Amino acid sequence: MEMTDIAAAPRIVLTGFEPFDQDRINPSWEVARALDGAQIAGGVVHALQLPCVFGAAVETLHQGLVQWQPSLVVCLGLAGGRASIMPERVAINMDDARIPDNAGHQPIDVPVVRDAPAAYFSTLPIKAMVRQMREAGVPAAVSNTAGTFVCNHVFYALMHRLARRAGPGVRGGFIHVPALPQQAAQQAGMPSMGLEVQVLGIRAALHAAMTVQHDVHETAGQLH
Ligand code: PCA
Repeated sequence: MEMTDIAAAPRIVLTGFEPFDQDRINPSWEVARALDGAQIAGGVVHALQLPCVFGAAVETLHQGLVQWQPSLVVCLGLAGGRASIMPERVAINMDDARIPDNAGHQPIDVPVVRDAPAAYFSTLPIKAMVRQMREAGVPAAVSNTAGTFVCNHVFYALMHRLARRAGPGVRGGFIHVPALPQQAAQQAGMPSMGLEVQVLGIRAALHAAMTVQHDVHETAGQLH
């Protein structure tokens, strides 16, 4: 068996958020933690937890990128109410918080980065990721909005950084995951997905991001 030289292997930074909005768990971190150290398509996953705080989340992410110098950066977040794992297509330059973050801040209608572009597209192969997740038996669809809370904030800051500083080889983007069954059990009617299925899906998505150079062109949206 051929052994991967771990030290020389490309690094994948996979972030998840701490719990927020009075929740005790955040599936995005549980998934990232479960995949920490995993080898996927020759890359090694480094999990990093981000605070659910405007500004501080970006600082923590930037420290991780400096430390690990990854070739792939995928940030995860919870989107309660969604039934599928959803790679996000676009990050917008807008903070507009519906609720305060974990530090009590609630920015309204302010840019993530002043005098910067209105939006960035993900540089992940989002449709190939959806295809490979579906082939693995995991509900998945492309999303066209990451919202305007801390998830979009981190996503925008990541894409702004990659567009300006990193070499053209570094790919990055954001994926929203559904609530866990134990979270949905508190709110009648909320869709959910078990942790093992989420981990299977994100593993497939990372595999696609590591192996697919040019995205496929096919419909990959929600059924409704
Ligand atoms: N979801 C929130 C922030 C942290 C998280 O996991 C969001 O969608 O913005």
